[in-house]
Amino acid sequence: FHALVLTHGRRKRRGSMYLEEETDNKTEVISCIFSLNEEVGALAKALRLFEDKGINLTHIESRPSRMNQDQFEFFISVDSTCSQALDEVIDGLRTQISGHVHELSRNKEKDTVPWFPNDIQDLDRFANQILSYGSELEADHPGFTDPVYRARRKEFADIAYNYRHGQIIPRVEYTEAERMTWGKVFKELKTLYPTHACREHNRVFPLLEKYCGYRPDNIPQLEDVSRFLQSCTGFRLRPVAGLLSSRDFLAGLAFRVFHSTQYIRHSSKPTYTPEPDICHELLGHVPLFADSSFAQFSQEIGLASLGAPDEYIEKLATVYWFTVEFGLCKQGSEIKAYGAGLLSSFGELQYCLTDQPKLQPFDPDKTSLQKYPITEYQPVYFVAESFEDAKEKVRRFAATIPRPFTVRYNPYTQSIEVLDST
Ligand code: HBI
Ligand code: FE
Repeated sequence: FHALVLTHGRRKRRGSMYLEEETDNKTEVISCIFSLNEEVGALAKALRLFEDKGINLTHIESRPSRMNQDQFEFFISVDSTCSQALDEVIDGLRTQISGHVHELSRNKEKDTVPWFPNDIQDLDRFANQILSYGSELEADHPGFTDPVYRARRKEFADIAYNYRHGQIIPRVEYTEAERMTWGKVFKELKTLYPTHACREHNRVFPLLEKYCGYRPDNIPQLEDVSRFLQSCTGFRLRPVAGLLSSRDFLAGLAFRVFHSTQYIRHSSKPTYTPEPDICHELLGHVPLFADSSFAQFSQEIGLASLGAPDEYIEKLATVYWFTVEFGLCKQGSEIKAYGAGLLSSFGELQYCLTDQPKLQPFDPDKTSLQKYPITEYQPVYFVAESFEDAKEKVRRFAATIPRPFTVRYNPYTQSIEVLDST
């Protein structure tokens, strides 16, 4: 709730006595403000009510009321375990000191609404809250023992770390070895796209070859690709220094911003990467973000995530996994791949359309609860009827997320409009 107050920049207030309840996951305190007339003993009377109910104040301070010169406001905090007893005290303040207390309002929203970006520039705040810096490799990473690769990863991480919204994404001169790796991945995958990728991917791919330098011997620049996407659907890329939390990553989508890595996988294993790399972003994700229905669908997941409770972020991240990363969709009488994890993996792109995996219809209520492995081919895929249908389903799912407000994106101001529904 406290975060919501901040984002709205106003407080609820009714009458001369008002009360705010502010709960915090970590500190578990409830704070309230009440006002009393300037009269000898008024505070002592009020405090006796707390004493009678055995409530221990953890904080109290006073200030002259700005609304009424004859009144003082008292700000108190109590442990949230006192919540019920506090209800009774508030009753007492109302009935027994009614001469001094005109009205009391109490906010019953007990849950904290997590902070979320309101404006596209707010995404700059994610830059320094990455879960792991892109140059810190795990011991089993193919580049772990390669000092040249690690130094290179730091260069990429620094570009992203220093990037701010609106800047041109710095161009990178990729090395011969890096271009070789890209070339292998590019050529191999391109042979599968005509038969395995969805029609939207196949429609956009030639445009990327024509306008963005998609070639076996050239790694396209994020800036060029970002401009292309902006002209298609308004989606843009933003370099990212490492993994973001699901909450932050999904929030970007609400603004049609996709956080993209810029480094490439280690050359010793061209067909394997334990994390997203530029092959995955440019070959898997980018073509679909140029499609207007898919762009809307992705933004819908992002909007659903804003201010959602943690357990719903988890569910939305799972929906994201089974759609944007590993989604299949119906196309005429056939099933094709549109998930970026599939479109950037030669092995899994073939596997997903065999009869080995189990296929289920995409349904956010069920899909959001499905467990999945991250280091092997998926045993289960979800099949969407179409991006339009998937978008509608996510929208309906979003409406079931407990949030005391609804959101919509204003593309003219590139900001989130919060519609209070309390
Ligand atoms: N962070 N940089 C980055 N790239 C991703 O693809 C990514 C992420 N954080 C979370 C995430 N993907 C997903 O697994 C979901 O949790 C949204
Ligand atoms: Fe991805």
